[in-house]
Amino acid sequence: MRPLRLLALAAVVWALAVQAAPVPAGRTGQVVSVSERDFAAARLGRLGLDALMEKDGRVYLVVSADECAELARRGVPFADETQRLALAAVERVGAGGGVNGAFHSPYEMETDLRLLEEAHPDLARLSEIGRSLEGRPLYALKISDNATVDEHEPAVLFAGCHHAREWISVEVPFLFGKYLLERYASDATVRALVDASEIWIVPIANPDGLQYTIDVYRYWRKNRRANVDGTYGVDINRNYGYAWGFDDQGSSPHPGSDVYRGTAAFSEPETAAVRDLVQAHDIRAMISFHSFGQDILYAWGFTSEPAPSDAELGAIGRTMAGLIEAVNGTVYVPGQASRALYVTNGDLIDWAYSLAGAPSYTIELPPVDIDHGGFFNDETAIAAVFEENRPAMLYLVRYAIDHPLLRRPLSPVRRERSVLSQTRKPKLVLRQP
Ligand code: 0X9
Ligand code: CA
Ligand code: ZN
Repeated sequence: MRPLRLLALAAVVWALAVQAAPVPAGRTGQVVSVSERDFAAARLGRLGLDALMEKDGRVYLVVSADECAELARRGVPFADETQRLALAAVERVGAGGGVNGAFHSPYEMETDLRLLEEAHPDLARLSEIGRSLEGRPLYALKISDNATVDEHEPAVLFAGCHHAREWISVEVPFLFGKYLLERYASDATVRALVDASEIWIVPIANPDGLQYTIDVYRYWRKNRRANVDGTYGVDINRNYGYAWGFDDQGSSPHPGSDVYRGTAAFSEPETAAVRDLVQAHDIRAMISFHSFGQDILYAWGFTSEPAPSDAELGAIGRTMAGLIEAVNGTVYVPGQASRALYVTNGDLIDWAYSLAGAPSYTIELPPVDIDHGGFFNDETAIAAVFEENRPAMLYLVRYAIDHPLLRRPLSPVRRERSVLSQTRKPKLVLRQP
């Protein structure tokens, strides 16, 4: 038996063992579904649960043992979906061989980024923008003509892997960088874009979490912060500094939660590194890749109020959706994040948009839902997922070159601390400086 097959077999045995083991308190453990009606009736939206999706009248949640106990305490009937999903996942990963198959681990990514930089020294520059909690380098690949010189050109950021288990989100920004570099010499469209802009690729914003999904637990989402209560992890897509901690629905104050926001905005080195990168350059657009769901999401995420640039954000989102669908016929649905998916606060996109109105998007890559694989993309589909996103990514770079920023920075939004805010919806105060 080839060693890769052995590893795959080990993964199967491991996954089955995990199923049988009781879930330790406070640790993320299983996927359950509850009916939409019960979800609403029991006001579960207020608990800051890790909702994966809604499908056929049911809401799917990744829950810790504590959260599971809370569901039981509230008398909410739930179905355990863990077994079904885990078995599907094992079949998928095993088929390609190896623990992570064709997907990149942090170390594999470091190697491939170095190779790209070496092959294209004038066009690519790899920099370390910070270090993760566990000390892994956080890499950004800059792609531009005269890449080693700061020419103050309009910049676009493509980021992946804020969430550890969303492996496909690593591959799309990486493959885009590779595509630009390899096509520069022969493709006039690519050359024009690269010459006129700086394209920043941060394929793995959360390397510690990614490594953990490979070594220990495939459903891990957060980084690996050791929290004061003995739990681990901050959701780094709840740790950015706009409307951070606005309410407890869009993020959780509880460290064990899968959507824990951390002790302060930018408390995590991973988010601080992305912040510093964005602030150091003229970022005019960005996409933060996630999975899954096939959505194109834009501000605001923290409130259902529309953003001041709602019309422009929607128009760009619809254009990208059209470009994507034209490739393989895959439908990605554009929409305001809080309405199309659910409310979040402290995500990268709200913060990035709030700075100076840069059109900023979360793209939830395929599949569309759990029954089509959830976080477990077949490695043979990586290329197709990238290919369908490529025209939208090129379009956004062109847009950024051609358009100034939408508006001036918005003033901060604060969480309302009054007693009233617990019974009313938090009041939204948005002012222009
Ligand atoms: O929850 C998130 O951070 C993103 N979804 S995921 O399933 N990949 O975790 C969505 C962020 C977009 N913002 C809002 N939906 N408000
Ligand atoms: Ca340049
Ligand atoms: Zn995500």
